[in-house]
Amino acid sequence: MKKKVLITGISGQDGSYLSEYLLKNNYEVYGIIRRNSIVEHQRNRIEKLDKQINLEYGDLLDTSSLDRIFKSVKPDEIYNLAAQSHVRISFEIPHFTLQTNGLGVLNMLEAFRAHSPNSKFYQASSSEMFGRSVDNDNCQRETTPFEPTSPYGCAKVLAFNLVKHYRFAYSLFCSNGILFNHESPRRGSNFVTNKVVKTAVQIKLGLKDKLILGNMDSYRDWGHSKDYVVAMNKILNHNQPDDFVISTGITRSVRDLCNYVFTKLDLEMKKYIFQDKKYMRPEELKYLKGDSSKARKLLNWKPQISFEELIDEMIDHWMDIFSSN
Ligand code: G4F
Repeated sequence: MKKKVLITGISGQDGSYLSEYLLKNNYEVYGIIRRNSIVEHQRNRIEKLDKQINLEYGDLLDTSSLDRIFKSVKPDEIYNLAAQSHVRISFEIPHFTLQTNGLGVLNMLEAFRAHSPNSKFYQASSSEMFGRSVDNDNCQRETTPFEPTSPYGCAKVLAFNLVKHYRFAYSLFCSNGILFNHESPRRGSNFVTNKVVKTAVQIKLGLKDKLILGNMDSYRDWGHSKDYVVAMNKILNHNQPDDFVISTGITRSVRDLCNYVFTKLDLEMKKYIFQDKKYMRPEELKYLKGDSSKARKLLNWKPQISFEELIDEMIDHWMDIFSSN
């Protein structure tokens, strides 16, 4: 019999890659989507999977919908990827972010405990939880203390602790993947990688004349979402519930990212890039570099796609779109 999987946030970047990966590995895929007035916008990443996946309307904050879905699907594996995922926007909508990313996870755990306690539960935890905290060797790992610097990070710490608490209090199989930044052509264009690549391609093609950014001196450890969904599945198929850092171990600044993209497109960066306070954060997470040795050793996972291959794929994606218009 096929294993059944329930994915929240199925229409997002990670949800879409994870669905493709699990379908290839013979899972039956169920996903929760929220009602949206523009259906096309919500489903474009999973459009081509339409006939192979089962979608249910629900919301992390609507416990009746979670009860109904858990009872009817009876999943073997649950991936909780749904979230208000934009860090800067979390400063503007802190209540909503706390509710969805904190309370929403509690609602999921309660539905899991009540209706499906023998399944396995994955929580999309984040490197944003580390905030100001870095170990002496300039890395963050599973043992690094959390010192979040945003409402988003605070909510993710709450969710992380709830998952651990449910594991110990009720002996449930629930695990945290502490994922560092992961990108792809499917990334929303208000995250920095896709914003830089998309706008630079538009500049190259004469469709735009500037790129306006916030802080260019923060460092991030960027991997490919396709590699990171494999880690999610490995985390749930490990012999015991646990918490794992998933990262490349290489860090670059936003300025380095811009430099790579503009050089690749043969554009002089300083002519086109401007900064605006509007994209700065009240407190910035300045530096991320993940040590994923635990996952590499225990899960036999490592990233396959380099930073250069990732960004080149994103450049080709936007070139195809804008050159054919
Ligand atoms: O691409 P970002 O918005 O990603 P951020 O804030 O690191 O969050 C992402 O990664 C987290 C994992 O650590 C996830 F949990 C989270 O859900 C999300 O996926 O910003 C990256 C960096 C920041 O330092 C930001 O200040 O880029 C800087 N930046 C500079 N100019 C900008 C911009 N970020 C955005 N989004 N837009 C700008 O114009």
